[in-house]
Amino acid sequence: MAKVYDEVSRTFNEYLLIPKLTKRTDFPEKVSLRTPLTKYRKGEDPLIQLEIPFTSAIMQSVSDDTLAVALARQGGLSFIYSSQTIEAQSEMVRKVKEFKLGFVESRFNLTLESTLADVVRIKNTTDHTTITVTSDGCPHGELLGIITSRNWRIPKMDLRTKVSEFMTPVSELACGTDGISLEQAYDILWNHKLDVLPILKGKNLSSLVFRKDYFSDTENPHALMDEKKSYMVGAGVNTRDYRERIPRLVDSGADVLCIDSSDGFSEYQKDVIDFVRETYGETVKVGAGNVVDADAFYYLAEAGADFIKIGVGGGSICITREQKGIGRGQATAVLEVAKARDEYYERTGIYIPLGSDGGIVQDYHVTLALAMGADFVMLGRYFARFEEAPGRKYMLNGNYVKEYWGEGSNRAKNWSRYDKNDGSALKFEEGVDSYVPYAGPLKDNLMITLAKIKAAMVNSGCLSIKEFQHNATLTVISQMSLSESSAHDVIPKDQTF
Ligand code: MZP
Repeated sequence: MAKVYDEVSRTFNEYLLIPKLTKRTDFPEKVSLRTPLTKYRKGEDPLIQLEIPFTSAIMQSVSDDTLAVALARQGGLSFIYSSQTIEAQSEMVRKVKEFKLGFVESRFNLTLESTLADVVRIKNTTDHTTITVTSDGCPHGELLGIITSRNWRIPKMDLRTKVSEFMTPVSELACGTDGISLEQAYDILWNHKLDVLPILKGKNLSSLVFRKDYFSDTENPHALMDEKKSYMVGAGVNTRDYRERIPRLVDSGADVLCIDSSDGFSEYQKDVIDFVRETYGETVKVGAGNVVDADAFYYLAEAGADFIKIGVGGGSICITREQKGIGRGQATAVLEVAKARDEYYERTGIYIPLGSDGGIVQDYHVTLALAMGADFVMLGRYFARFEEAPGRKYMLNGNYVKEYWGEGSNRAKNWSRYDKNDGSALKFEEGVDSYVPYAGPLKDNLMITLAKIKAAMVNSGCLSIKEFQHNATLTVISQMSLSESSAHDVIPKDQTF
C-alpha cells in the first residue's frame, strides 16, 4: 500500500506567528533582509547574496528585462524566462547588464508615414505621450523628430495629419551624445527647459532621458549590483536545450541560472547540473527545483544544486494538482525541506539556500515562508500586477487589470517545464490565462511589503533572517481563527452606502 503522511498538507493561511519579546532598542530600520542565494561552506560567504529575499518568477508574464531592472534596483533578483528563443532571452539579459540609470530606450516609435491617429492610439492605450519618429519606426533608427503632448491638439487637428507636419524635427531639438553622464544629460535638460532629451549615437537614437525621472533616479543603496556596478540578473534554463542555451546566457552576462521545472526530482536536472560543472566548474551558479519533500531535496543537493526551490501546484495560475493530483501544501513542503536542509548543513557543513516558490497571496505569507526556513521567495502573481511587468494593462469593469498567464497554459506553451523531455507538446494544460488587479509601480508596493516583514520580525525579537529562522514560533490556526484574522462583526465604512 502507498505511504500516507500522518500530517495534513498545509498552506501559509493556516499559520500565524507568536510574538516574542520586543526589545526597546529594536526597530524596523535596524532589520537586515540580506539573504544568501547560492550555497556556501560553514565559515565562508555565499558568492551571491540578495539584499531583500525576493526573486521574480521565471515566467513570460513576469520576468522580462524591465521588471528585472526595477527589482534589482530594490535589491532583489529576476530570473528572465526561458520560454522564448535563446537569442531573445540572451538579449533581455544583456539589456539588464547594460542598463544605465536614467537612460531609457524609447518605447513608442513611429515613422514619417504615421498619422495623428497613431499618436492618439498610443496615448489612449498606454497613457504615454512622448513618441519618437525614426527612419524605420524602431527605437534605434535614425532620429527624425519627436512628438510630445505639446505638438498636437484634438479636435482642432485632423486625425489623418502626417506626423511629419506636426513633430518637432531633429534640427530643432537639443540632443545629447551617447556616452555623456546622467548629470550632464540633466544639465542640458535644465539649461534648455526640456522635458525629454534624446541621446544620439551618430544620427541614430540611442536612448531618452526624462526630466520627470530626475528625482527618482538616485540609486538605491541596496540595489543588487555586480562588481562592475551593473544590475544583477538571473536566467531560467530548461532540461532540453541547455547545451546551447547556457553558454549564450553566460556570454550575455547572466549572474546565476535556475532550472525551471514543475517537477525537479528528476535525473534530467542532474544532467543540467553536471553539464554546468563540467563546462564551468564552480564559476557558474545554478539552482534547481521544484521539490516538496526531503528525498527530492537530498537528490538535488547531492547533484550539486547551488540553491533549491520548493513548490508544486501552489502557484496562483497553476492547475497541476487538479490535472494530475500532484503537489503539496506550500507551508508543509517548506517546513519539511527546510528540516532536511538544516540536517544536511549539520552533517556536511554545506548550506543550501531554499526558495519558496508560488502560493504567496498575502504579504505576511512571505514572512511565514522565511520563518519556516526559506531564504527567499519567488513570486509570480505579486509582480505581475506592477507597471513594470510585461502583461498588457486593461480596463475591466471600471478597474485596471494586468494579464497574468501560467507557463503551463496554452498561451505560454512552455511544455519543456512540464513534460518528460521527449520534445513533444503536452496533451493538457497545467496553467491558466488570467487577469490580476493592476497595482502601480513595483517600488511603491514592495516598500510596503518590506515594511510589514520588518515589523513582524521586530515583533518576533529578530533583526536578521537567520535569527528569525532560528527563533520564530508558529502556530497552526483553525478555520474559525482565520475568520477572526480579518475585520469581523463590524460594518466597514467602505461598504456602507
Ligand atoms: P504565484 O506567485 O503566482 O502564486 O506562483 C508563481 C509560480 O507558479 C512560478 O514561479 C512557478 O513556479 C509556478 N508556475 C508558473 N506557471 C505555472 C503553470 O502554468 C506554474 N502551472 O505553476
